[in-house]
Amino acid sequence: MNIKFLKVNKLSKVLIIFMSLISINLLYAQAPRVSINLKHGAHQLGKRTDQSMETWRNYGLGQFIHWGVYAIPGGQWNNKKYRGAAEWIRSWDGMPKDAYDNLYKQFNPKGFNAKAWAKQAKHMGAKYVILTTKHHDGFCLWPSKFTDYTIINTPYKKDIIGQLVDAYNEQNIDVYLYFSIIDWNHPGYRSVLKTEEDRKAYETFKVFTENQLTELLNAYPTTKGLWFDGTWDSAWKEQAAFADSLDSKLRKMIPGLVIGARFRPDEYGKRGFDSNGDIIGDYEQGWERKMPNHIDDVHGNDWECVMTVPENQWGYQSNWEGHIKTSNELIEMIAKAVSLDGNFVLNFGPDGQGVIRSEETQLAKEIGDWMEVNNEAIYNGSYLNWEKQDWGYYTKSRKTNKIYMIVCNVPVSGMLRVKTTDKIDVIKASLIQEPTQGVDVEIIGKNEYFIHLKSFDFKKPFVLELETKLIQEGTEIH
Ligand code: FHN
Repeated sequence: MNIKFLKVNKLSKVLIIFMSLISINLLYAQAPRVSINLKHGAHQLGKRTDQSMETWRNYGLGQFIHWGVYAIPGGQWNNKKYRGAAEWIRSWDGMPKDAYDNLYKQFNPKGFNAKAWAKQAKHMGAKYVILTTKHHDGFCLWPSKFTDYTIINTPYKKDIIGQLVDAYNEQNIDVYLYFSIIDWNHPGYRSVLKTEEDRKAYETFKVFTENQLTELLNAYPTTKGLWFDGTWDSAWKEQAAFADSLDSKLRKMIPGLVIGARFRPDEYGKRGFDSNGDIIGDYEQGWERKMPNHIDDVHGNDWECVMTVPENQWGYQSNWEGHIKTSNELIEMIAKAVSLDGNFVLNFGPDGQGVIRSEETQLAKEIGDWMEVNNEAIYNGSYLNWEKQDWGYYTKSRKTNKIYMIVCNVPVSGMLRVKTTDKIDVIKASLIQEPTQGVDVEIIGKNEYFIHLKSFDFKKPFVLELETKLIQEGTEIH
């Protein structure tokens, strides 16, 4: 045999093995992250893991309050209805700006009772509240010393935010402050910076914005986070450096402060997600009046859904029209949000007297009655990677690892299909609202079961807790 040939042959074999090892490695190695260098993009990749964010993640249910002078007209002016969202009525030609800008002189909400609001939220099961301190109109519900357009110059005179913070904290509900960057009242505010003069004016507005935000955190140091809005203007989108340094300043004032992805733009004017597609902030805020359908839709980020009761009305609209959500629909939305690793926040728009309308009070009660029984499936709840079924949503407790089925649609057969992942066996199911009522579990195949309901008489979503065990080697059903 030709020794030379043998050597070459051996060498080529080694080379082939070497090359295939490299290509296997390339196949499984994560593609290197192609990114542009951003100074003001995301400062952290992946979820925050600290205690404050963990608390946020486990809330499950929150309350949003939209309240301001827009509650006085309640979406109507001179017997005409503004078709947009009631809190935007100032932007409507049907209402003179001057009339709107003088509404604060009548703001005297005699029916306002911070403790009653907080109690109602507590019963509903809210773990956090987001309060509008200032909406786009610029009116401040706290006595800001940087503008005269505040609660202190109304006949009411008292600090509303202060009362609400105390009342909600007393109920152990965490407070988040909503703050609109858009401010139709400040002389330096611009939506677009066209001229040098605009830029100069906007500098005064930036100082004002920073002053107000630091003022808020100093005045209400139990604040857990800031909820920004009205950051879509091109003027604001040019402020990457300013917003970034303000963001750090605010975070230093309250360690653990939670700020979602609506605040600061990157240097290319991208908001929410930076130019590399990474989230700029602690959680995604794009789920406004809509929800994801699949875990892939949330891209591994923390997220929250904010929802109105009617269609698009946040502030008080005296004449609700169109579809008004029922408590069953809202409970289903809470379940869905938690099952996809998010929080659900329900909006309330109190009227000009500070009274929460009866429809909202009723919903809060019905949701609360349900939460009283079933909250273990919501608080600390997280995504479970079992095949989605049409009857509703799975949640898994981050604290206890317990698995829940939140059933919103009962099939006519009365049988609920469950398909676990490999090696997990369902051994028992019990109804949270009536744990003594047995629910039969039938094995129908490998990792597949039918839960047989004894009663079909469910008027509300209900929750089953599943007991599972790891399948021992050799005992699998095939
Ligand atoms: O324009 C506002 C609207 O009035 C309301 O405050 C909602 C709440 O998420 N945010 C804005 C629209 O995105």
